[in-house]
Amino acid sequence: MAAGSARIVRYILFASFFLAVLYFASHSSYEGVQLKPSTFGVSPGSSITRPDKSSDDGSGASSWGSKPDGSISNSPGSAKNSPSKPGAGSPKQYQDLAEAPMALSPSDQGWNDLLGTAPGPRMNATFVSLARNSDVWEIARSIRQVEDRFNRRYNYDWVFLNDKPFDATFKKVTSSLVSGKTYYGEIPREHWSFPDFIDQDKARKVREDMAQRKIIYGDSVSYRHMCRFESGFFFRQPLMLNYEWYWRVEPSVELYCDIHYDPFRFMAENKKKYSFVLSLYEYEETIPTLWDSVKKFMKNHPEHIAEGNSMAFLSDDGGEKYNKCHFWSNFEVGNLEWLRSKAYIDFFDSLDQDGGFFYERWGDAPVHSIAAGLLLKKEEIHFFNDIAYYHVPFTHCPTGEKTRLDLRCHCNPKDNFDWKGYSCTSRYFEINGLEKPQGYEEQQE
Ligand SMILES: Nc1nc2c(ncn2[C@@H]2O[C@H](COP(=O)(O)OP(=O)(O)OP(=O)(O)O)[C@@H](O)[C@H]2O)c(=O)[nH]1
Ligand SMILES: *[C@@H]1O[C@H](CO)[C@@H](O)[C@H](O)[C@H]1NC(C)=O
Ligand SMILES: [Mg+2]
Repeated sequence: MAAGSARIVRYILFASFFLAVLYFASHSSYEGVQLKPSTFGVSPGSSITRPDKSSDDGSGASSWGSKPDGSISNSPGSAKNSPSKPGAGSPKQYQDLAEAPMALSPSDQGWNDLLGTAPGPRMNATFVSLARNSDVWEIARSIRQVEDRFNRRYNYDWVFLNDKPFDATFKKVTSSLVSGKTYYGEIPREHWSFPDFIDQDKARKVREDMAQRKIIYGDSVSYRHMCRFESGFFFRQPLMLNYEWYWRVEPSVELYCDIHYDPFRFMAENKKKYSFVLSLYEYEETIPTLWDSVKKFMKNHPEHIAEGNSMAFLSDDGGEKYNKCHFWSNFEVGNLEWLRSKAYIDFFDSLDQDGGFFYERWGDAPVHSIAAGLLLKKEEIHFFNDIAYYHVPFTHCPTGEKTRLDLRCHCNPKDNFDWKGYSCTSRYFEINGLEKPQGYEEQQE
């Protein structure tokens, strides 16, 4: 009798455990389905074409072929796909939930069925990060955020560039985090050294002087190589020649909102060439003669100056003086063909010859920004309000509560830099005749 009732109790326990498992399985798969519609619930602008929902077969087929293989390949959906890659394939729906496998380890069926691959075409695009081996954990943090908020559903490639060879740890860690293919390039010496027309003594004295005046990175040689490389060479590295679009990502940046559409596709379909999320004034001490050099370029190359450009963003007096406004280049989504154009290369070469990357400390942000401001039509520069971003010490948190809630943002709106006194974003809105988003007045200090 006692043995019999113990069996019944055991039976009841097993049955309720089984029911609980069923409940959780169906509950979580229900949520998986629920997430899908909101995926395209937010339109970035009136003119964007929404991705074609009917093609959501989870194959995530890229509209263009595979890359010539550089190094580590982990293309999603390939047979050799690393088992720990999320984002490959749509969640499978099991008719009979009791048959849904419980994937507990990477080799189990269903391990990869987290959330679906976004439908729609892929652009010829890549993420790009310049980094040192010692930046591995800081860049890992950035990659993880970009993947969680965007790329796990798009699986774009990621190119890493370094003036030294990347080590095994750097490659292992970064390739495990990126859902697309990863490529590692070593920068040739000519792109990371003093050009022969630079007077080394003069450059050294400048660094000593800037060190005394405590100008940030003023005494650094490598920082200057970095700025010159980002200004004139990253887009012509062999690995970058494989792409038309890039998105620059630096170590230790944060993304605070979901990105519900493909920014590369937005750029392509709306004929944008350059974009930003934060803008501000440059330190005068780092660029005392930059504008003189720009004026010289404008005089020598009037053919490159675009009609309907953004001169009014850069200068308050029609081009006589630079107001130091620039887009912050640690975030950029841009067109590589533009950077590889004769106009941009002539611009870079002209500035480079004047030596200010070494005799001063010209940053790639004012260099890119002035180029975008003068060589592009103003409609070709885009402000991504809905990409929430942080790079120490500034935050772009979208203006407008509805946007922030729709995009599941976790930034504090008070931290938004856009409408504060040291930002140039108001000026960008004004010269483009754009209406500032609702609620901007409350964020002015
Ligand atoms: N390979 C390599 N990358 C570098 C070097 N210096 C800087 N970088 C990279 O260049 C980018 C810009 O450098 P940062 O040190 O972030 O410069 P910053 O953004 O002006 O300043 P903070 O982020 O505030 O320190 C980052 O992606 C760095 O990883 C270098 O000497 N070698
Ligand atoms: C991508 O763009 C690069 C640079 O323009 C080009 O060489 C390459 O053929 C393009 N790839 C595809 C598949 O369109
Ligand atoms: Mg940085």
